[in-house]
Amino acid sequence: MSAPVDLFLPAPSSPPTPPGHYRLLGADCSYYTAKISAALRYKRIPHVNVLATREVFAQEILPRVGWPVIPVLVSPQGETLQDTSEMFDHLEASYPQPATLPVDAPGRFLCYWLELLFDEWVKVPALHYRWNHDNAFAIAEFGRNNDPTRSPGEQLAVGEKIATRFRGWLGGLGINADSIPTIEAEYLRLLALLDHHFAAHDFLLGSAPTLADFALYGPFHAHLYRDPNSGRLLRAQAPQVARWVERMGAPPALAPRPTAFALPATLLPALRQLARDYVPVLAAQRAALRAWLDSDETKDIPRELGLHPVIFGRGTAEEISTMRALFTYDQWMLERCLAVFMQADATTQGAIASLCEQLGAPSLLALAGPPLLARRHFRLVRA
Ligand SMILES: N[C@@H](CCC(=O)N[C@@H](CS)C(=O)NCC(=O)O)C(=O)O
Repeated sequence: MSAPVDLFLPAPSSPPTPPGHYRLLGADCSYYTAKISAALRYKRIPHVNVLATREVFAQEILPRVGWPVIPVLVSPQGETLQDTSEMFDHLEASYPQPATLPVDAPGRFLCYWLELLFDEWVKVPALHYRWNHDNAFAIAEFGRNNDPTRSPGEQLAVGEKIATRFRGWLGGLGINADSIPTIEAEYLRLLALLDHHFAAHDFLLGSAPTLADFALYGPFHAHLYRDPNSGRLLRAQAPQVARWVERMGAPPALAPRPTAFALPATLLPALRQLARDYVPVLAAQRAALRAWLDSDETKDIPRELGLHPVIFGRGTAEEISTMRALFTYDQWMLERCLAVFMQADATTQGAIASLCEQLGAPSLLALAGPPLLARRHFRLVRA
């Protein structure tokens, strides 16, 4: 199996969109672009890929979304979608087959939980490895994507400017000189556990990909496989994970009939490891968000609500406590997951509670309640 090819290629101007096609504005090195791009390909949804150059940011992304972010998906009817979770819900409704979400409530809860873990918690190793092991490569990529027509020297200068902003996020994520050895030890443990799983199963939940696979593909393809030093480490340490990245990039063949999804026992240790340190973070964020909403703040909901102590590698030889920002966005994704539980009948709630035990996240359901957040005009607002 060969490496996934680059799909967002520098062109003198952005390609026209044929009728009936979606338009995906993004870049190959982007975590969340990889997630949604792989889903569009798997579902065989007609679309064109448009590299998000500075021209595309100025002419399409900023006028549509109001702030600079990728990916952005434009529907054939001209509707703008930003945030891959909303894109997923839209695409699953418009193109139900092949399904990428189980139909049963525990299965949906599981997929939304894994989406949150992979979108927001695997971000820690993904951003660490990119900016601390593949900095020069990433700068060149960012510069080229910004304006492929500039000279290499100009691209590097602008790449460095953009990279400074992204690298600036590391501290807020709790990535610092003290925590890096633990973050690396945790990542190597995660790779070993995922490698064991993918030796027995083609995808996370069995024989076909789900939202969970697309979410994990984001960091694993765009950063941890595609960035050269990170990619070498991945291929050497976890060849089965690298083969799964390649399968996801292919795109995977369609299952001949609707697929039954299950939670394989081989996946549980990896999921428990991730939940072990992330669930306490979610609880601290929720408390901070409630306090902020209960105060007489009238401003827009900020991205961060100060710092809190976080533990990485709980119970391992490398356990470390450091400071991390309290992000608000994760709570919106958490509510999307907990809504499945809130809307379920008592028997199904019992099944979801047992599932949470298996996932090493029994205290997650204590965070359920009426939603605090909504998203309007691509920003978080009070529910
Ligand atoms: N939750 C968002 C995350 C999007 C995101 O963080 N995109 C990155 C590039 S991979 C970006 O453009 N970030 C700019 C920012 O957040 O200010 C999604 O799923 O679309």
